[in-house]
Amino acid sequence: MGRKKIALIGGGQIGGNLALIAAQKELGDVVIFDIPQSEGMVKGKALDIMQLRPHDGYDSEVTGTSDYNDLTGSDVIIITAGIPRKPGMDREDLMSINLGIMKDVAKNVKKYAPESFVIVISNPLDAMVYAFHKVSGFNKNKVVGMAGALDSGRFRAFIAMETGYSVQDVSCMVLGGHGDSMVPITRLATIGGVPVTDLISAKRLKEIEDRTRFAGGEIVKLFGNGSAFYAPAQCAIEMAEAYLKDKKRVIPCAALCEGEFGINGFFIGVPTVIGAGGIEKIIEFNLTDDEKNALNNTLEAVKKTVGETKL
Ligand code: TXD
Repeated sequence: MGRKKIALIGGGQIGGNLALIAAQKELGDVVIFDIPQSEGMVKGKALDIMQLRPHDGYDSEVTGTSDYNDLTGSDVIIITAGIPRKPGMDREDLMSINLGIMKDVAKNVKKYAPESFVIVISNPLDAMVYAFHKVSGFNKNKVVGMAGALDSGRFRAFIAMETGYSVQDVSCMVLGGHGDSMVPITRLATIGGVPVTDLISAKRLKEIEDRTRFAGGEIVKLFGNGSAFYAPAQCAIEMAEAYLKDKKRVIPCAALCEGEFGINGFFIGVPTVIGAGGIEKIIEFNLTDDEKNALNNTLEAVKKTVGETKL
């Protein structure tokens, strides 16, 4: 019964942080995979994290590679592979490049780590997780997209910043696609069990919802080059940990709906239970008419990006 193995496909900004957090939490040994041109970078990051070990005391081994053989036996795979949008490139160009990458990754994950639990992070998220599932043929419980955890976490962070109360006691849920049409379920947000709607004015809540919707863009604008990486990495680790430790965590994730919330055949952000069985369940609950409309609206956006994959 050796250690668990976590493979990261893509060792860029998020990948590097995933490696560090997974090692520090001793979730298992970590392999960072990237393309041959970036092999030096991931080997370097791995070595740097190995040299942090004496100070932190973890025993996880971290290695870098560009050889898919090294994925063999992975328990969890976290995919951030892709390229960011460059000047002069439209969304469709980006989609076709990242789709090509995702198809290649899916074939190799299926070949070398067919038993793994796969967490997709690459953008456009709703289409990339769909493509991974289609090409790999993995069971739906073993494939999930990370977005809802981050979007809900951002909502929690902003509510804590607004009130000054501990973020630990703030509970929020954001459903739907990972884009501007996401659906914060503000009605159910609480601080220590007290509804936020009793604590924050409707006008301020609306502003906080909007900030949540555009939170990724706010960071992209500040960076000028690149997107958020600390929080996205932590969110995916939370999901991986729930799987590895059979925690039955309830986390909003992009999961394949087959009738839940009236949605069929698409990966979209819904409350899921993550345990040793992967995505063990999608938890349905009653939505108001406004929430239903908002979910339909985000579903249309997801269908549009997924349609572009032609899969
Ligand atoms: O909530 C969410 N899902 C997200 C998604 C939140 C933030 C960022 N999100 C997306 O994650 C972002 O739009 C990107 O598509 C991914 C990864 O973001 P990151 O900031 O880590 O991007 P980098 O630093 O560009 O890293 C991508 C790495 C880079 O090292 C490439 O060399 C590598 O991917 N890459 C590949 N790895 C393996 N295999 C192939 N084919 C490949 N092609 C590129």
